Amino acid sequence: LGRPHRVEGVVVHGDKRGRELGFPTANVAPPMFSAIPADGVYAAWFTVLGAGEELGTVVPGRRYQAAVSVGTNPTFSGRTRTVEAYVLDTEADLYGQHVAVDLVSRIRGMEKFDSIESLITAMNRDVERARRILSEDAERSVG
Ligand code: FMN
Repeated sequence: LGRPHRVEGVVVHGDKRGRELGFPTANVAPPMFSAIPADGVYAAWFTVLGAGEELGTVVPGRRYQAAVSVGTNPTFSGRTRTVEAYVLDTEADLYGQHVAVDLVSRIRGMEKFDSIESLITAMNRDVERARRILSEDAERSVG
């Protein structure tokens, strides 16, 4: 991706399925007509914008590792295209927050899985890859 592509928006309520899957996501609603990158799964930095108070374990202005899904959730025959961030190692209620998602690298395309177990296996793998990509990215930016 070269320089990370930033998606900014407000965190809205999704289908609430993520929690049951063990991967609760922050669904980011970008302003209409803003450019969204190709469907797929990405390693990204997630930041709550503004200088508000700490939300759970999340400090606004600080960046967190995330595995992000861009697409229609074909496994569940979804129709709306969403940008969903699974923010790693955090616990917070982020609804209504204005956030930025900086996509660092694309991990894979969106897939329609035959079972929920296969989706979960894929998401676990995505999280591992995202960790590796983002740790390397952090080292690179420190120089
Ligand atoms: N959904 C798919 O249908 N196919 C995928 O390949 C896929 N990959 C995902 C990868 C990651 C890292 C994450 C966080 C989500 C992915 N999803 C994928 C989206 C999940 O289906 C979605 O997060 C889940 O249905 C919860 O949706 P909700 O937040 O609207 O409740």
